[in-house]
Amino acid sequence: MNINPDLSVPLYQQIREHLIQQINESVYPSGSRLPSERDLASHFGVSRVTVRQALNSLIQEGVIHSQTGKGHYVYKPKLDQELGFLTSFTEEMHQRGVDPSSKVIHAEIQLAMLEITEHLQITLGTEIVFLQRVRQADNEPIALETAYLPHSICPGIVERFDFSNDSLYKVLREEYACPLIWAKQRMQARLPTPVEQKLIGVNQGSPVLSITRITYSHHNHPVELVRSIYRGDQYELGIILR
Ligand code: 16G
Repeated sequence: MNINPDLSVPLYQQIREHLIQQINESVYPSGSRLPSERDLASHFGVSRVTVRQALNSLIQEGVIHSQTGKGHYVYKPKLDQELGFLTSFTEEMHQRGVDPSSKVIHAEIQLAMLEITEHLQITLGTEIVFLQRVRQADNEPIALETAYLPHSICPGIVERFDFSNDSLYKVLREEYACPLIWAKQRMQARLPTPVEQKLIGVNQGSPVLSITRITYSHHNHPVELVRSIYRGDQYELGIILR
């Protein structure tokens, strides 16, 4: 489509339509960066003001978003979790068609502190598995998960498995005969701490979804306490109400 100054359709609208067409045809796939304002202006033979008008209208429609100092990016649909089913991160990502992986920050045995003992119904000083991972989707950090499990239910788990690729729930189910049956979860939005900002690559002002989960096996036996934060810009939660 050529930009035609003689048409009654304003120039910025013509550019807007042209860009939408190219996004639909994946000339600019989701998540990709659009050419700079300057390049678009010279490509279409219009002023940068006109290009900016077209880009602003695409931002308002939620087709693209701008990143200060970096340019304009095609909107990428958020990964969403549908609450109501107990899934693992790995399963959830497979359902979304993305490739899950993790960066293991800690995988070690510790002695339980008071606050953990209450949730896991264990006594002070009991051995627990402390597993902290940055969870990634297609190699992009999505969440930081910090899990505590009684070591007695999964002895040797830290030495035997590599949680940069292994799924914790699969290992528990298949190697320790400990299926996860149900969980209770609390959620709140908050701002990330400086350490969290660094680990999941968000800046100070980007809200994260903070989730605390206690997961139970048979006979309401608590198996894990997990504190997670999910990137608010990448993750969406749906809730099934019946
Ligand atoms: C999910 C769970 C987390 C669990 C993890 C296991 C939430 C909020 N959290 O991320 O509690 O430890 O899955 O994932 O949904 P994995 O089996 O892929 O290691």
